[in-house]
Amino acid sequence: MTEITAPKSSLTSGEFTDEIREQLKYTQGVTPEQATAADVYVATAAAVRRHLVDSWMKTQHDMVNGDTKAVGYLSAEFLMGKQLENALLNAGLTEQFEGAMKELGFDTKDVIDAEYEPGLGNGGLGRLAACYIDSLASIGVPAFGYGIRYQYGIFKQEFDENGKQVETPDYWLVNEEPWGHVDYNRDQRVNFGGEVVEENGKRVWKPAWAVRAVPCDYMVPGYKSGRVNTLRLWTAKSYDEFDLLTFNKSDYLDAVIPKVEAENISKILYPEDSTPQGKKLRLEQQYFFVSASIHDAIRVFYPGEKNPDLTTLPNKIVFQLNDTHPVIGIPELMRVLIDEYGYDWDTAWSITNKTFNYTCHTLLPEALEVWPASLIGELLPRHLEIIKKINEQFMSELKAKGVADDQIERMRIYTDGKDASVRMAYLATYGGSYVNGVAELHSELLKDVTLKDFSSVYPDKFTNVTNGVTPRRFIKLANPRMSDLISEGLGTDAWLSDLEQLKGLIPLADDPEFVKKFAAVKQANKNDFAAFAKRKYGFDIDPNTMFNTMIKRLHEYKRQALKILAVIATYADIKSGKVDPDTLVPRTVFFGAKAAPGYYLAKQTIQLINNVARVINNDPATKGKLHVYFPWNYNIELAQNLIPATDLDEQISQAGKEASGTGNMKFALNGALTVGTLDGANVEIRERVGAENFFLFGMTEPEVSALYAKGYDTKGLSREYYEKDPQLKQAIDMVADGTFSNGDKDTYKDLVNDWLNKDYFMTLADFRAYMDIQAEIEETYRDPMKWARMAVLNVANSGYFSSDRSIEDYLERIWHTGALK
Ligand code: DL6
Repeated sequence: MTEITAPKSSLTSGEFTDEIREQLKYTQGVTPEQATAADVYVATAAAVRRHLVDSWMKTQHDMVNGDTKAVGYLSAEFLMGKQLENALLNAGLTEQFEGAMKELGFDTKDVIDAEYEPGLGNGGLGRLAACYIDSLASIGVPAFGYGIRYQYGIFKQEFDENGKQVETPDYWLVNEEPWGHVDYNRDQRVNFGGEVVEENGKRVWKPAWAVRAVPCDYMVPGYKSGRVNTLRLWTAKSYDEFDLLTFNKSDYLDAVIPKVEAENISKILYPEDSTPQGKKLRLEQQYFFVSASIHDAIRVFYPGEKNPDLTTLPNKIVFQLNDTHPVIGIPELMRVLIDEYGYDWDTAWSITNKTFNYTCHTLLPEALEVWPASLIGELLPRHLEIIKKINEQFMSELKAKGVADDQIERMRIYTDGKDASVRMAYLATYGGSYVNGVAELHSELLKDVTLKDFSSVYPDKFTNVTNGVTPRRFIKLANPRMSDLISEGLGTDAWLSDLEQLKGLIPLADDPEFVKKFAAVKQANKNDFAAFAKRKYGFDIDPNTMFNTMIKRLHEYKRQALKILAVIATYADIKSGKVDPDTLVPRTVFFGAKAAPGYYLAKQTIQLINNVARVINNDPATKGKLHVYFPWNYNIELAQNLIPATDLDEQISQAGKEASGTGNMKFALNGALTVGTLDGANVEIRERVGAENFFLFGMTEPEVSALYAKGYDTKGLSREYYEKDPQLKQAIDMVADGTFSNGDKDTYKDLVNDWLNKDYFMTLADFRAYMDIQAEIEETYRDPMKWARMAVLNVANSGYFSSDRSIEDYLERIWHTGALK
């Protein structure tokens, strides 16, 4: 085996150019003169992969042969973003790439742009998974990311002429995809359906059909660690490419049905929606990737062994369940151990229990998956039996612990009766060793509310790991100017692997020269973003305005509605003459958000934002003072461009609803100030950056609970806020009277009705506080040095929010493993 290869900084640009030329010739079959930017992108990717292969193999060898337990991160989503720049950075080849592009006569930007961004995730949960595999590799922890290689990622968002969201398929594999290696020789068989029969006193599953799971491997290079892990994404293939019998009866279309049905499993990423139940294909997807991954791990860690000693499995790998999506892995491992390897129930349970842990990413009850037992029984009959038995064991255990009968009933994993169902969060909590929330407040609420019954019986299972983001992608790549300034200020770039070193910037917040330079970096980023937005969207943005950004999935609890109502209120004040626009800080408001295709109110909100933008941006009364832009198809690329250019970030969810947020961390780390509620990780960000450097407003979680107790949403109390607050009333009236729908009063009537009669997420109740904090924001912004100083302190004190730190916390609190020796 070769030695670990440190990043090849010794490679010259000339040598790298030759390697790219070679790839162009032997892989692409083109000369450098014939090559397009897309050819050069593919050739460069291939050249980078070659540089990583030795380290990749060495990492796998050390993982299998050493005694360091690996991590298997099971996730239905990995929202990776574009790969080229990141791979170059982590492989230590950035400068060589720049030199090679010069030699070959290509603009680096064009080559980077040629990559199609894979959108294999919905939002925070999938992006977190991508940050975590980057950090695992950078720390040197052996790990697999296991997921699905969807053919279609999250839909592409467009807006029609009425401002409505239109979803189109995102076929990200339209061009050559040079990063993944499809490995047909390491496939797995995944069974479905059929029945369970008794044979020689044993329960035997006789499946009705099977799918071939084929892995596609992506190298995950660590930053300066010399380690390269694997992201293994499964594709579903049919065993029956073609049904010859049917074809011979000359029915061609029917002959390919089995293939089409099997391949449907990895066809499309489900857009997140609020009613996950009843989606058979979704359960098929979950079982498909989890079953393949568990079998794969056994193959990897016990190579060639017919009768492996699987009692050692928990010493070889620990599986992290990224939300409830992979929880079917618990009964699957039980089945594998009992049915395939002959272990008794208790031994199998002990192995399973030690091998799994569960991360919860939500507080919304509807997002905790509950599957109809009938559906599990139809697709996975043996698993349903095992789940019922786990439930029986659980109930007895609770009884033996003296838990009261009514509490035991509430804790059922399997609920009996006509609508029998399986609660995946409960199965995960009981079936694994640890459960964690993703920010301190979230973990507390999980313990005290959502999983209270469980934490009262198993308090030691519960822990917290606050989320984090990778500084490599979200500072170094996204914000090169600021990265250089930080390195200049600290005299080193070591902070990129030890983000707490940013604290060294604290004294520089009182150095006017440094603060000025920092403000200049922000301005240059804003200029760049204006140019990017012109190129990409045709927007004419004034970079000398405050950039005020709200980018995240569109959900009522996140309260994009609050932001747009505030914009409307300001617009109304300008129009009515109540406010002289010259007294306002000129502001450009950006939204970026996708709404789940079936989420009606979220889609209405998108339409409203687009139409508010249309009206305001075309009104001479607000020209140069207030503008709104909604770049469509929010993705990682947009985030990487907009975050470094943002002055003010919106984190305004209803307290107690946002599990953590990771956008909030990216903004703070890029020197944006936050206006936010005490929700999710905002609480910890504010604690660290200092209350004086954070614009806090709104109700706290206990205040929210108290208002629910008064009947806010059930007794229509929101209307009182509307009646009492003329500014709020006017804003809502303008939405209702057709100002933003060419006079049509019906367009937003459901949205308005909801605000006035239900308003579950208390947008109206927090409106006044939100408007009031604007004065403080404006006053601060008018003093550029003060603002920039606060921004420096945000950066300096946000090092804690590196995903490297999150991974260290997982290692210590949950996984009990570490870096490869
Ligand atoms: O933990 C990552 C991310 C959090 O930062 C967000 O606060 C949370 O909304 C998100 N959750 C999801 C979907 N959860 N479910 N089910 O994306 O996770």
